[in-house]
Amino acid sequence: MIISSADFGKGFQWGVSTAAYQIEGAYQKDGKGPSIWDQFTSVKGNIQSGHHANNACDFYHRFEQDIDLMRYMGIKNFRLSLAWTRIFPEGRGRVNRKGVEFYHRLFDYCLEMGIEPWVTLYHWDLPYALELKGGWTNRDIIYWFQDYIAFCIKQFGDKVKHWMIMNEPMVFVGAGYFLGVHAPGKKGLGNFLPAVHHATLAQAAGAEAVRAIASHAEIGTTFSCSYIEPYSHRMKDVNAAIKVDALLNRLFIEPTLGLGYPLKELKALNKIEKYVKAGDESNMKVDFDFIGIQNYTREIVKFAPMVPLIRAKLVKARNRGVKTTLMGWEVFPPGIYKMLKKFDAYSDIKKIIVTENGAAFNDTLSMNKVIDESRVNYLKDHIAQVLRAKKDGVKVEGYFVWTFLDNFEWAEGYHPRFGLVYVDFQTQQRIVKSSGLWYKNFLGHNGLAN
Ligand code: GCO
Repeated sequence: MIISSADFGKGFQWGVSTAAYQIEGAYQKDGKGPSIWDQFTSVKGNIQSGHHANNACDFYHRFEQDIDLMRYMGIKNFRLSLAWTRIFPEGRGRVNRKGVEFYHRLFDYCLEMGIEPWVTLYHWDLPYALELKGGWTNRDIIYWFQDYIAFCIKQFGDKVKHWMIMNEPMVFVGAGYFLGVHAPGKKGLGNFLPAVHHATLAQAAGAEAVRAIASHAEIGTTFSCSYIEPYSHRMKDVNAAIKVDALLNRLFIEPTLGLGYPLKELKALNKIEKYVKAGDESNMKVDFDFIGIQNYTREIVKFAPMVPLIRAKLVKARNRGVKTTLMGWEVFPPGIYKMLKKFDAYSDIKKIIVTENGAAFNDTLSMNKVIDESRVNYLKDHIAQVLRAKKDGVKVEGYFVWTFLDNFEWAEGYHPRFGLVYVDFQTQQRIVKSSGLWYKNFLGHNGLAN
């Protein structure tokens, strides 16, 4: 089936997604303070091949050329994040004017080029100064976060209409405060549970701050999600899948809808109650204008008696003989359809935007070209499933490719390339891949005329 962007209708928002730490570089430029990722990447053994994002794609100095390229590709919506420590080097208190000016220049240039900025307020780069006070495990973060957000909205609220409070709380809390594989490298339930609860409260407090200052703003937040299926029809596997689904797909969305944490399915998290104070339940609820979902794959779950707390494990795609990306994630396009249906079934979600979907493959540069047919097929097949959901009546109103440029992929460093545009990290040369040309063609006039 050949589909075009026009099949989605005029109002559908097409774009690309990025994150500050993954592209900006200039990690100490113009008064920027250190974030937990600057710190984490400086410790040997934390990141594959010792990579870091001190320079990354040097977007800080090259944003004009990159936005020109976006315009050339017909991309109308650009999701990016603010680096908290460019604005407040110590996380709170002293403002760094040069950092603020950078984002003003960036937004001005986007608007001049007819590109709408969609801004994530928190894409994981917590100020290191705040981590020294406990980071997400310290309840005071609710107020630090709210103050940071209020400042940003007062500064940029006239230029930015679409705000996302957080990027994937489950991932930064799970990988950063339970598994210790992402910054700040903390482990265990004693860190995880308070971080879950404070992130949930901060997300709501942040949304409230945006609403109070910019009543016209469109406010959302973004959640990671994977379609979960049991390994077999045995009850043990089915129950294991229910638990993993609650953990990966429901833990953060449900409290924002007023449904509380899914503790019935996640008894292991019962101790979270220790961190819950009177009145918190209602303060977790948020009236979001849209929910961003970020989907890449499907997970198959098996009962595993030896795994503490959850007694379940993911069966690696590589052991299942299915097609995978370079991240080892199964390529399973119907998964995005299933997740759109699942989120749409919550009665209080007004609108869904796919704020990330994409894939890393083994891209190679040959004669100044990158022929990435696997990525073209991945995008085509997933976009077709988004259209299928839309035709079923799902309230999905936008789709953003992860990502524009090859960039720093967290613990995996620069090895997985997710971009529509290839980056030579030695010279900072950009080369639009076949997938980028395909997206340009797919957007066609719809891209700029929307
Ligand atoms: C995330 C982030 C992105 C990643 C992307 C690919 O979802 O982890 O939003 O920063 O780079 O998802 O893993």
